Amino acid sequence: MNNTIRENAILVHLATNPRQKLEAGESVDELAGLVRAAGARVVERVFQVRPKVNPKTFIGEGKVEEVRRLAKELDAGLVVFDNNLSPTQLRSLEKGLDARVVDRTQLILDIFAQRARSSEGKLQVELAQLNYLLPRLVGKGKELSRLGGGIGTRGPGEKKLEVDRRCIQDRIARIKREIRNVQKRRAGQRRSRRESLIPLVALVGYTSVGKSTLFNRLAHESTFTSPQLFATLDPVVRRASFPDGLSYFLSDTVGFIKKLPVELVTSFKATLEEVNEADLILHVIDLSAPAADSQKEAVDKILGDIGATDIPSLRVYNKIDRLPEASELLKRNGRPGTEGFYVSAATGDGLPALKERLRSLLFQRLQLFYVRIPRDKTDVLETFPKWTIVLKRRESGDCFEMQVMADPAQMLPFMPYLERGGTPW
Ligand SMILES: Nc1nc2c(ncn2[C@@H]2O[C@H](COP(=O)(O)OP(=O)(O)OP(=O)(O)O)[C@@H](O)[C@H]2O)c(=O)[nH]1
Ligand SMILES: [Mg+2]
Repeated sequence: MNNTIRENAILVHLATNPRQKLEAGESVDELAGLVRAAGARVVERVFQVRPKVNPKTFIGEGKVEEVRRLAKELDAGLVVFDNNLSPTQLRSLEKGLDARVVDRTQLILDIFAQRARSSEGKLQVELAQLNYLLPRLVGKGKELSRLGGGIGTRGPGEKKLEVDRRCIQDRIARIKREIRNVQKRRAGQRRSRRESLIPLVALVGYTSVGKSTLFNRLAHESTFTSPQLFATLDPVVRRASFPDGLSYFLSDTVGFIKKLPVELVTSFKATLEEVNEADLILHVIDLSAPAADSQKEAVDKILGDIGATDIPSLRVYNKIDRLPEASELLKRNGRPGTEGFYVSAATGDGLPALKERLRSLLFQRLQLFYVRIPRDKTDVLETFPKWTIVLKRRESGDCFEMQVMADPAQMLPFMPYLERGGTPW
């Protein structure tokens, strides 16, 4: 994408309330990030305050003319609206502006389409795109029949659209079936993970806050990170471990965003199933972002929407290396009364404190046991809880020996074989 010539784009934001100037600025900043992520260059931003949306052209007609002239002057073939446009508005604007017009939904769908990697991710995005297209196709049909009006024009146009529409509906049905199959497979995987007693931690947060960077640090992995928005789309789950051998699953998820298109909410929620299954949520916040507070609220709201509010969560304030008070913030980690952890996923500062907390939160229920089971007690071996976490094992003489972390209640039936205070090896 870096080698190709970038298309010039003009951004347009319409505010119906003059007092929302600050929000408008933030929203357009974010839109600019999205446009860049999609591969275009932002050459101008246009704002209009208008108490009412123009049903036909969305912005005022005078403004349409202004943007058209600007587009010509700046050689911009693309005009991106920060708001969502109706099918009619989209068409009148394309005509009036003499440029390609894209709204926020289309733009996000486009980025998601570029980024989806897994088969499920791709299916979900295609489904969202088709669902977006369908009503627009219908609208176009009406328009065509009205435009053509005469004999000969209406027929073929409508017929072709009818075929397109049916094709799309068939494809939608097929995709939905495929998605159901993929989900069944994933549910199976999740079940076995749950049985394993190994806890799952989900990284969530607004887009570009540094989730993948933190994921790589904690899981010693290298998933794709990028300054662009929505670098991660498909959830990735990896095993991460502490020096003593205790381990947990860590999942990196898609970034959240305000005003997420409805077309994407469903597919987005599906990719967030991991979050709902988590034992602990790490809510990553970019403390250096001017909009950190409202981003945090947006994430809290989405967590509420997907029903994840009951899951224990820990806030992780990231990118403190960009703040002058970084060393002060670091000192707060772990202090009573400090909510959350201050870290820099980039430099690694603050991570030891965070890891220590993770370990105690995840494994507080578990205790260390030394187990000695004679070889001839095969029945005991067979019934020994498979969901204990085995740290070490060895054969010594006629015994199997293990060091395990386990829930004391589950170990009761095995009392005769436990040496709680035994010598470590
Ligand atoms: N200065 C600084 N930059 C960071 C830090 N953590 C991440 N970044 C940068 O922030 C950008 C986004 O990081 P990612 O880890 O891709 O963010 P993400 O939350 O996974 O983003 P999406 O997957 O797009 O939602 C990258 O350019 C990172 O290098 C940090 O602690 N300090
Ligand atoms: Mg990411």
